[in-house]
Amino acid sequence: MKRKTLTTLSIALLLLAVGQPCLSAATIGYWRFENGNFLGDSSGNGYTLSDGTSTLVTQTTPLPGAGTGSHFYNPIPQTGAANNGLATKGLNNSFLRSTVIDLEAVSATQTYTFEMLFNITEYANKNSFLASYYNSDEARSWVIQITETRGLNFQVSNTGVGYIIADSGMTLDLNTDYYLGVVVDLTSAIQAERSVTFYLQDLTNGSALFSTVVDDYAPNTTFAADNTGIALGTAYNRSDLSDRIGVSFDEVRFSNTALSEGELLASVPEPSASALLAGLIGIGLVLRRRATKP
Ligand SMILES: [Ca+2]
Repeated sequence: MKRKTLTTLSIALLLLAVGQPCLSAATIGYWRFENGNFLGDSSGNGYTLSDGTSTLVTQTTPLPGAGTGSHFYNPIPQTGAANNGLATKGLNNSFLRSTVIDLEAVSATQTYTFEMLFNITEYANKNSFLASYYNSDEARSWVIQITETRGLNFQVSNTGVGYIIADSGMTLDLNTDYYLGVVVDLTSAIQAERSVTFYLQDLTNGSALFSTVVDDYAPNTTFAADNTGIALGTAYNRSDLSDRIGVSFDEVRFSNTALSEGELLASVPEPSASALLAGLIGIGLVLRRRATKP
C-alpha cells in the first residue's frame, strides 16, 4: 500500500515537471480575447483594453473551423491553455488601447517583448501598424510597422517624428495566420550589442518558427513618466495613413524582459531543472522502497 502511494506520488511529480509550465513572471499585459473577458488583461495586472470608438472591434468565439484565425494556437504551446476567442477590426474600423502602462514603473523602458497572433485580411498598401506605444509628454514611441509592400519592421523614436528602423527583412502575406514575437534589448551601452529579434511563424501553412536578429541597433531610448497604453491595430494617434489595415488578432502579450525562444508563447517549455529534480526524487523514493522491502 505504501509502495503504491509512493509510486503515485512520483508519477504526479513527473507529470508536474513535464506538463504544468508556470506563466512567466515577466508578463506585464496579456490580452486573450476570451469569452467573458474579451477586453480584459489575463496577466492580473489590470491593463484592460478599450475600443477607440466603441463597438467596432468584434469578437469571434469559438475560433473558426476554417479561414481567418482557424490556425491560431489552440491550446497555447507555452501555457497549455485553451484558446476560445479572437478579436477582429475592419479596414477603417477602430482599434484597441490598453489603460496607462508606465514603462518605467514596470521596468520595460529598454528591454521588452511583444507577441501577437494575427491575420491581415484587408490592406490598403499604406504604412500600417500592428501595435504601438506613444508617450505624449516626451513624444517618445515605438511601433511595429507593416510597410506599403507588407515588409515588417520595428521602430523607436526619441521625438515621435524621426524613427530608427530595425528591418526584419520579412514580408507578410494577406489572409494568413501568423505568430509574431518582437524581442527588444536596448540596454547595452555598446551599440553593437543592442538588438531586435523577430520571430515569425506561418501557422496557416504550418511552417517552423523562423527568427532573425537585427543587431547593432542604434537607439537606446528610455521611456519615463509614461502616460499612455499600448495600441493594437494602429498607431496610438490615429491618422489617415495609420488606420488602413483590417486584421484579426489574438493572444497579445507584453513582457518586460527579452524573452528567450523557449519562453515565447509559440514554444513548448522545457521542464525546469527543479521540477525534473523533484520528479527524479520521487522515482528514487520508489526504487529505494522496493530495494528495502521485498
Ligand atoms: Ca484568445
